[in-house]
Amino acid sequence: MLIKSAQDIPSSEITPESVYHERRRFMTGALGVAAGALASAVAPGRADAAAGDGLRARAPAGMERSAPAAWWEGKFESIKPVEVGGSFYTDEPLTPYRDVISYNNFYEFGTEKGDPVANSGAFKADPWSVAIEGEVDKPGVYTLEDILKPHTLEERIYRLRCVERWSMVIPWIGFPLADLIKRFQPTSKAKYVEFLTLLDPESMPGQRSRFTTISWPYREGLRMDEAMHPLTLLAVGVYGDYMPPQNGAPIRLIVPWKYGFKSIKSIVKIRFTETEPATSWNMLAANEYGFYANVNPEVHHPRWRQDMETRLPQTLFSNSRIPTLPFNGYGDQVAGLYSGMDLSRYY
Ligand SMILES: Nc1nc2c(c(=O)[nH]1)N[C@H]1C(S)=C(S)[C@@H](COP(=O)(O)O)O[C@H]1N2
Ligand SMILES: [Mo]
Repeated sequence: MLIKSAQDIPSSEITPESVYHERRRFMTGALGVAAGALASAVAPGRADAAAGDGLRARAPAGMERSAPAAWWEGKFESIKPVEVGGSFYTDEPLTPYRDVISYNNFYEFGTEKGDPVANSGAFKADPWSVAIEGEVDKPGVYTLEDILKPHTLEERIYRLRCVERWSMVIPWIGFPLADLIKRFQPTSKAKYVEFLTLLDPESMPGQRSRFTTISWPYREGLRMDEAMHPLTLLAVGVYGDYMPPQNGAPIRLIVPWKYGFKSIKSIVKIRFTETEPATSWNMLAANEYGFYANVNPEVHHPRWRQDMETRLPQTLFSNSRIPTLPFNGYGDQVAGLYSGMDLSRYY
């Protein structure tokens, strides 16, 4: 099948996102219909996917994988489409696929936005395992296949807001972190969940850089009630296809009401703890990055005001500067988690 690069596709061939949303309203329970609508309409960056070809996004030329990832094979047929108008949906225009997979923060591969896609060629997401540790009844090291087996994958369309003041709208594929946590049965002492990224300087050049500021591996954490919240997702795919290395293959966290740095990529360890875990950006600059990191237009980072953001991609014609909303627009769903807390102190 011919795969065109994004630049080769005349704009007349790219279905506008409004049409995408219109089509989704006609989705029935039949997955084939949903998949067809997605395949034909979602992603500027791949105009070749025929109806019935499944949810798979097509990477622009030069970015395609050489062989499918074994852990992903057969998954996309059963992905549950997002409910239009539901809590896991927004009708804001999607950020085009090529921007989602080529403008990244993933310091393990370098600090520039283009570094992760350029420098992740040696990274292997297959085979993969995740260690479950700490205050939990069923600790162990589980293969990714075992981690995924009992879960139904679903699509969610979330805003992603980086503390650097840019944001995107991204269709992720994943399953609720809460469902995984319930399987491994945390003890009554488990008050927090800690996450660690892979440590592998061989395949992650940022980890062998002399100029690195982060002490590897990258680590993040959530309070247990945040981890159990229905919005909190473990994602294994994006735009109907498997997660590319630069976006955190094979499995990453998505916490849409928090700044992007909480959404840790390429997770190899999940540990249940009694006390608040140390987190990478907080270790580096505690006055700039807190443990909570809820998106908050009233609490400013020392170098970046947080009341506005730039919705990517920025074009000559788009008015892409928009106000930032409390909890990134998810306040109705999550503000209750923080009632009584001074969020300028617990930033
Ligand atoms: N392991 C790891 N996870 C990470 C990062 C990182 O450097 N390393 N960057 C974070 C930041 S700052 C953001 S904004 C998001 C970006 O996710 P995306 O590249 O998929 O858009 O990933 C987060 N997860
Ligand atoms: Mo970020």
